[in-house]
Amino acid sequence: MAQDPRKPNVPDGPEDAVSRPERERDRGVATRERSQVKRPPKFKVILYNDDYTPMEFVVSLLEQVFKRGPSEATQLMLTIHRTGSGCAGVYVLEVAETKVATVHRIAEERGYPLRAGAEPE
Ligand code: TYC
Repeated sequence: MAQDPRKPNVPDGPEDAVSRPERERDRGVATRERSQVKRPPKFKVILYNDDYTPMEFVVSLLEQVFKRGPSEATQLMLTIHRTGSGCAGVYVLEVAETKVATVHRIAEERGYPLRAGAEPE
């Protein structure tokens, strides 16, 4: 039978005493074992300062959406207020995008112009 070019050239019959992952490690063949431990890329969710969103609203948003404690949320809000922006949390892309959408939805519901964005870590 012809060798499938997509598969590593490793015998897998019952005559093989060693498990497949161990054999493939020895031969330097990429295995699922390796790809499973690779971390997915992460994204920072950035909150931006503005002149209208109340400080207490930003603090409660940092507590509810980003699971920050009360004093941490207050410190972070003040950092954003003073510097113009700050990182509310770091997540995989899908979660980061959902957090950004949640910030915009909650702020818009209250009529505040608060903006957020996701950027690679
Ligand atoms: N600058 C706002 C104020 O003085 C407070 C604020 C902080 C707004 C952080 C947005 O991301 C923000 N009311």
